[in-house]
Amino acid sequence: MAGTYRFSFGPWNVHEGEDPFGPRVRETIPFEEKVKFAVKAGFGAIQFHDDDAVDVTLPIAEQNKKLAELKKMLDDNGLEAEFIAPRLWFNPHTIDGGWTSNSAEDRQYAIDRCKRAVDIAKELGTDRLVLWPAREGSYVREAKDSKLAYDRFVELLNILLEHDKTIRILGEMKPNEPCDSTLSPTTGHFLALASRTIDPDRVGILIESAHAMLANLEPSDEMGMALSFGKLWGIHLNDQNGLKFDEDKTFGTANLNKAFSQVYILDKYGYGNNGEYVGLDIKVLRTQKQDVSFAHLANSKAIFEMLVEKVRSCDQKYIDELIAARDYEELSFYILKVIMGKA
Ligand code: GLO
Ligand code: MG
Repeated sequence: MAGTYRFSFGPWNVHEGEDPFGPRVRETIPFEEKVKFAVKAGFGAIQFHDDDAVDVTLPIAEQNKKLAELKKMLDDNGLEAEFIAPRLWFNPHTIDGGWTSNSAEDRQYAIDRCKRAVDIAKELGTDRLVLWPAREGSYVREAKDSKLAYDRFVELLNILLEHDKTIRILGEMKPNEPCDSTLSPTTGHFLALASRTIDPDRVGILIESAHAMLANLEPSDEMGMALSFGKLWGIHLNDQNGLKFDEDKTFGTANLNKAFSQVYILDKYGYGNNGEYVGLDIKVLRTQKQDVSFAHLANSKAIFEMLVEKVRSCDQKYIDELIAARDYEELSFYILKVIMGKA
């Protein structure tokens, strides 16, 4: 069954270009401009961190008023909020991690912030909470008890599942950066944790292409695993040139064949037919000038759409014959010919 594709991106995908080695190189683009681009370029949703949606330091009543205004603005533009993700890695309370921090007070801060992120999601009309365990790890193994940290991970999931009976939690796993080795580095780890929760049916997966590649895994196989569990509820498409820092490159620009494989499995299993979004998580190249700081999103969407066409143009009967004959050499040649428009 072919997929139905609606696209999303996060406001942080259009940024000012600072990196650990240099300052910002572009002006801040207001959120309203990002919304205008989303509409013009045919996106269906915006992804939000909690503090992208609202100033989380305001009193709750004031936050809710602002969230209602934001929801109206999205509605007026025909956009949805795809998910809320608590941005736990910026606050002084989370220097040593959030729910796995060694400090009870800091763990409580993280738990409260995650609970509030669930409420923000509901205010914006989405039942998806994305958890990226950025600092849930350590640089010094003896500094954090990994057995206890995994127990605390399950505890957090249970607290959130208990907090709201309709929220769905999407784990976005990444093996490293900012930690040298993050706890629960892969989809498989997170699914194992999900199975220990009070409601595994509400715990699912968001797969980011670059995160899989950083774990030296094949993104399309990671998607296949999540699909097999009926838990592929979100994706972050992007690309990655080998095992280095998380590059978040434009989809398909480093590994076109891997990008094709991702689209192939998504389309084969009707991704998107249950309302899942094709989410992008892509950084603007630092070298881009101000007036072309949206191109990476428009280009990634276009590349995805071109690959859908390529996937659907495949002679599936011929592919099945090659599989039956176990002629995978010819299969690989055929796929490359399809990609190059020579099949
Ligand atoms: C970083 C992650 C990050 C998340 C975002 C939503 O490597 O990919 O961008 O996707 O914070 O959870
Ligand atoms: Mg991501």
